[in-house]
Amino acid sequence: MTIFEKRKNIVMARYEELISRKNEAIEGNGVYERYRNPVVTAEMVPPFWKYDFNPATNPFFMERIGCNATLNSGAIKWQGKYVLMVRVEGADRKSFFAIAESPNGIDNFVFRDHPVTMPEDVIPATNIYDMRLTAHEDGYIYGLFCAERHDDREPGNLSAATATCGIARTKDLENWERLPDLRCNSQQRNVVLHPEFVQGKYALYTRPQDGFIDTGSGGGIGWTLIDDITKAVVKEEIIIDGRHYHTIKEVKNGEGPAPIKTPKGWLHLAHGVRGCASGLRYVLYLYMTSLEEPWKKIASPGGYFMAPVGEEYMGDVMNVLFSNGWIADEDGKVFIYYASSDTRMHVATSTIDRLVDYCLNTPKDGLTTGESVKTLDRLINANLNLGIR
Ligand code: M1P
Repeated sequence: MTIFEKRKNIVMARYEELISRKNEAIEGNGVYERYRNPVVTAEMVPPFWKYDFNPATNPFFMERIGCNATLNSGAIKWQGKYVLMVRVEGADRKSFFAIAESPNGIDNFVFRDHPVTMPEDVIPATNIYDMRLTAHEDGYIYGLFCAERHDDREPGNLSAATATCGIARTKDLENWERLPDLRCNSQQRNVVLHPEFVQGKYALYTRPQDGFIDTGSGGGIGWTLIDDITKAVVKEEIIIDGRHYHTIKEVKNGEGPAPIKTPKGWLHLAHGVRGCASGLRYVLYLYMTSLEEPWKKIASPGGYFMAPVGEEYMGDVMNVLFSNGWIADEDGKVFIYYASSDTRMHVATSTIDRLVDYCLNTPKDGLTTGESVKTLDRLINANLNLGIR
């Protein structure tokens, strides 16, 4: 057997093993279940995206185009399948979007043959990533994502960049119409389209930031109404979920996927960031807003909902959980897709009832140690009164 044949067989066998292996839930804390295996990894990108399969031009069956990571994925249920709009990052550091689909949402994710060809705005972006998918009541599926360009106002600084919100829409998840990027006075990442019209307008969750990385003095999850999504401009922006000293969102936060409508309010998933000696720590948290006034917070459980565990700590950017995709099935089951350490995709499952119960019954962050101990004592006393110890 030639080197080509031998290596091709090994590569194909590994790929087949990964896309066909079964996943299993791990008993958790009652709020959600994690799963044993990641759902999409760089190893699950099709070998025909990486290798030249012609023995005449690739006799050693060497990888020609490397894939570094599969991370922050938008999600949607489409034609009975669980669809992830995966951020695939090549070895060249460029991210692009590619769809991977699964019949059950927890395993057997397989990429479509081609990545997404996203039309450019007037000034092409250097990098695009972190798409939030929203099935809007206007009949389109919108994809909002970060479009990154070099900041030419600082020609001598190769790391100076700008983040704007790219906007595209589709009716079939294949053909995308690119709309102009969101116009705004600040930089923007983590912009998400609300699924319904509010006061007859499109509504966006935003994250105003002074710089490319730092949110600066402001930050927080913002809210704005947009007159025309085909020429979107932020006019007025309010902060609906701010940052706070010594909490999980002291440094910054950002909306995750589009919120899910529940009988008790809009259910939101977001990420919060704090600093520590090893860098920034990204965790996931939940909150709820009013059905009638989605910009008004009605529940804000204290602390994080999910934080990295085990191998999730490890990767390109350590100590990070990030989510921009979830799917709520008609029976109330919720599939939460999250990336760990900017490297791989995972799933956790729960139900709308459990997530709403979590939001409405988890104590708020009292913001001081004294309040945290009082909150703990209330639970202990209630249990002691039941004779539990
Ligand atoms: O590296 C962690 C995350 O950092 C950024 O998120 P945010 O703007 O909230 O800080 C993004 O680059 C995101 O893609 C990345 O996962």
